[in-house]
Amino acid sequence: MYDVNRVREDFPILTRQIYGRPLVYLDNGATTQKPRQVVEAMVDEYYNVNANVHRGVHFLSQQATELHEASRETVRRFINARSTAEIVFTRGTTESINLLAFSLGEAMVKEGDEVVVSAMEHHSNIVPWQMMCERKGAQLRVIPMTDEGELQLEALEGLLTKRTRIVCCTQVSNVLGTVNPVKEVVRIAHEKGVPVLVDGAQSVPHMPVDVQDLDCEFFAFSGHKVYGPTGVGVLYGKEEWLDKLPPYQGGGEMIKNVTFEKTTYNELPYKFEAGTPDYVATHALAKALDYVSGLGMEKIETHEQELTRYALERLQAIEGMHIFGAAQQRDAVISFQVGNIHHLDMGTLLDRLGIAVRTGHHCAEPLMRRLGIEGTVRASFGLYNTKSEVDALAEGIERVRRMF
Ligand code: 7TS
Repeated sequence: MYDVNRVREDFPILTRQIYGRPLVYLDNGATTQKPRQVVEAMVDEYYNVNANVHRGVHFLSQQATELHEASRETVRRFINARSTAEIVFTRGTTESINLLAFSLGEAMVKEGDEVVVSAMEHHSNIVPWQMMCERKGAQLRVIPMTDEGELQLEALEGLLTKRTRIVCCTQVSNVLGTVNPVKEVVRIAHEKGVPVLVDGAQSVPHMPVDVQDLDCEFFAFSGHKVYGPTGVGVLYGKEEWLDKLPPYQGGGEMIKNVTFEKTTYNELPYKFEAGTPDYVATHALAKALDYVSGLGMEKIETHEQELTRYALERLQAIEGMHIFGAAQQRDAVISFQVGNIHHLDMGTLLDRLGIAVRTGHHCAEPLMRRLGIEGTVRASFGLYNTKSEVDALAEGIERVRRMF
């Protein structure tokens, strides 16, 4: 069985009091808290191992390199990539997508070409593509969604043309909680020979992910949203696709030979990893993935699904409650508004009760426009949240509602 109270003991921050009340942390979509196992791995590496990777003959450098490369193998196993050559370490989802947009743009996008994104993307899966389109004279096309917050896949088929260079789609919406049928998106895109990037920032922390099963060409996620450290993330790419792309940044690590006349590039994945990587963070990310694997991704998913069902029930019972998104498949994110109480007021007053939620447009302004709103209050759950925390949220919202 999943013992959430036992799990909570691994997260020291959860015992904090905020304004004299126990912290109720419901902003996991923005970032997750870190278990001891992750923080201690970082402290231990800085105290006992620290040395730059891939360049020393000395003992510490070799040990740091072994930890760093073992972490790549942990990531490979976690998302079931074929090879560690397909695992590129980046600073996070945002950098992963910028890397891909730049390199793919350089290699294969010409004037008049098209890039398809969905209506519910985070800015980091819109703006890098827009920037590339501007540079190349290409066009952005958008997969529409229903009022329930589900992608209209029939429309996707019509959007794909001979000029489509890539389809970019989030697996889970950070606003609506919609779990998109990305496997189906990939199948439809592949019928026209178009590669797919899946943004896994909001899926990797909540469900088992298998990139070979999804069959997507590219997959991006962030360490800090899956109980790992900040400043590290991953771009997965099928080897034959990464091979075709030029480097994103130049510098150390990414070269084979350099002369003033010509530089040849390193093999995968190092071709995309210029400069000293955050090798302490990669090691800690592996510890975080070991941690969630140890608990079991299926068990985490079941726990969070149950919590989300319970939260939907409790929140829907509140007078004036409007919940955005009603997808059949949904994840541990609930965006809402109560009557005409401004989301910022709701967030601020909940904070006074020790409840951390997010307010605003959640870096998805086009989605806000589609919904005809400026922002929402968002509660997003993690593996350590409990039903009594959901009760605290529901009672808190009720209290704020009565105040207005
Ligand atoms: N993609 C999705 C779907 C996201 O939710 C986020 C961050 C990103 C990409 C960017 O991740 P980063 O680690 O590179 O910043 N989403 C949120 C959020 O919902 N609240 O704060 C950050």
